[in-house]
Amino acid sequence: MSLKEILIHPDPRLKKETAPVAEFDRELARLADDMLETMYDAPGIGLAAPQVGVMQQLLVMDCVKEAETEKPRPMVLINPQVIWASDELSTYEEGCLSIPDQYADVTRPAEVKVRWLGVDGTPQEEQFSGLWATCVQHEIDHLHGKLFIDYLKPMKRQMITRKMQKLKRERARL
Ligand code: K2U
Ligand code: ZN
Repeated sequence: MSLKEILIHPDPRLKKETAPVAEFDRELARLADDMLETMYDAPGIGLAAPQVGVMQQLLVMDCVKEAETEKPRPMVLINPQVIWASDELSTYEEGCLSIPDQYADVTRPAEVKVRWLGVDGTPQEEQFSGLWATCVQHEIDHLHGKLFIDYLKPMKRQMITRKMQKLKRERARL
């Protein structure tokens, strides 16, 4: 298991479409483990492969809030697709591990039904609500090169992008 570097916006790899996973081999299982370890270390409740520079349709998440009281529920979703979304919407103040310390309200369908393949290639399907629904939509957006700031007004998006460019310049000097 090893921690992966999380790419920071702006980065062209965060804006690209990713390719469906075709090989369900040990390398894929190793990548999923490394992404879960990186997510928990961040800490975050979700992480998509393009955020660690891997242009494949793979995401991990664990939105269990109180790890003390509830058992963690690490999930690996490969080639995920939203097959139903509720008309009801919900708004959540979202963040992103690729856009550190920036938060903004994003409105999305309150519930979604998702179909995906497990790390062993078996088809799975689940309906998500609450924070799980927000997170899985945020992560699936990453697989299609979409960031939560793309839902914001242009001025707000530009302000955040400029802050990230400054952060990257400062980090480059270290
Ligand atoms: O994709 C990512 O960057 C991981 C996000 C996922 C996420 C963002 C907004 C709302 C739900 C999920 C990180 O987990 S951001 C850190 C975080 C932690 C707890 C709650 C919300 C966001
Ligand atoms: Zn994100």
